Amino acid sequence: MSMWLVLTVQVIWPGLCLAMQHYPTTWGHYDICKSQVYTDEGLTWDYMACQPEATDMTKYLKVTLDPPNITCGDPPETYCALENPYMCNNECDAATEELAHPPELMFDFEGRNPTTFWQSSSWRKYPKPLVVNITLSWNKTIELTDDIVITFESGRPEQMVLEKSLDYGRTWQPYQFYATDCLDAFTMEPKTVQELSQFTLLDIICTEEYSRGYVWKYDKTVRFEIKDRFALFAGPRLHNMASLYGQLDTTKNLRDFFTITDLRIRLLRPATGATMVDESNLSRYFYAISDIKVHGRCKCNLHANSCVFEKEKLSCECEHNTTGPDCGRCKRNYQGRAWSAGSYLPIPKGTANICVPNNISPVIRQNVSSLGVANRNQDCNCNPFGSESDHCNGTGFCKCKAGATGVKCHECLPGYLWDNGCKSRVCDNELLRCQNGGVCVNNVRCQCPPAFSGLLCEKPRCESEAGGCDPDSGQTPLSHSAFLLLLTSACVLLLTRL
Ligand SMILES: [Ca+2]
Repeated sequence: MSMWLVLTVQVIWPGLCLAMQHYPTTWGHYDICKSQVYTDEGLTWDYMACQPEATDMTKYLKVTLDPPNITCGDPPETYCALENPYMCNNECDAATEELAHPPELMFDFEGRNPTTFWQSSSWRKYPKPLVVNITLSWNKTIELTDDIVITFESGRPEQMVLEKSLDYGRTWQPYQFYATDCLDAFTMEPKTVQELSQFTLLDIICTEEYSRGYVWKYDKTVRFEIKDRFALFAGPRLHNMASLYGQLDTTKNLRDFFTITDLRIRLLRPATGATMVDESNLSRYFYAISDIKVHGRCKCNLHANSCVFEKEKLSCECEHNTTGPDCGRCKRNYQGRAWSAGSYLPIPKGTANICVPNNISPVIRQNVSSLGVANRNQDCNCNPFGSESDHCNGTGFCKCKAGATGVKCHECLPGYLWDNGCKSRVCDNELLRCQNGGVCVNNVRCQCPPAFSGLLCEKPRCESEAGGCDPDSGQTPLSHSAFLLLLTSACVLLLTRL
């Protein structure tokens, strides 16, 4: 038996080594991303989607204003407090650092007192609208993961639109309209995010939630509610993210909704705090923003774990032989099965569609031809156990059975074990642990202590009720009274020795 095994290994080994030359040894590790985490059960693997961590994205943006000279202070001017039109001693002077309010102050570290803020020049040209576009560009596709929060130092605008672009600013779509009176400003019925449902999540609404109360100091923020929208799928405390990810996986529109390359804040009418604009005191009216929060992550199509900022540019560190700013295509000389993004879901669905070298099939084909075996069906050498058939498809790929992976379906996804094909693992020392002291044997069975049975030794052999032994156990039931007798004898024995 052992001789046969040695012989078999000797026969297989050269072939295996030859095969390994074609594939990176870490092939299997590319299929998914995982990290070790501590839980109540000890050290386990946590499988996750292949994506960079979410972070503060304002560190990586470029801001542009339109009109470009709309920032206050050139020439210097004084402006009045909105809540007190007779207090007009605030100065803005672009040439003096302490009195300047450049756009960068919307993204600096906040927490200082007084706050730092960008400010526009005042509404001197009234009744011509005071319109300012603030464009935030990443030059990279990013996915939003938290609410966009804009904190105003002035009153919040009476009319404003938040817009997004997915094509680096060529086209724009509204994200949300904001007004003190939605019907008047945009002929839209006012709505709140709470009125949205799973079916209307992609609706663009006008909200009056963030335009009132210009003097109340806590009413300074304007929000675009990402988390409330996530909650429509993931539950109020976002406890069921799998449900959200499931939706994101299957619904491109939903994915795209949270994806942007640019944001544009269109300030259309400043806070006036009154029904009539006071034409004699237009220095009261301006925009000022102290902080903008944008939280998100690089979009890498689930083919990268990290995203780097180099030479003023974000780019995904693509894995799976993919390339491009968003890992959106295969590297040169590689090809994927019909290209698709990876998956947010955990295994087995969370398997990214890896790209494989183009030249594998031709190399093998030449060898086969030189041997005079021109059977096209065998060109791909699909593993007969791991693949659905030994024929490969039109693009030279094998169709793998559940659990199998690799170009020839010759390897197993995590959670599967090679045994004439990929069989679901019974046990391992990571996620599938034998219970009640059972020992995992070769990942295919748990060797259970006498009192337990079941695939993972999870079942007590004898239940407490009379005659309740597991009929499969084939063991004589150990009755309650017999057990007591045994225990008593043990105690007697122990006492005698003492
Ligand atoms: Ca600031």
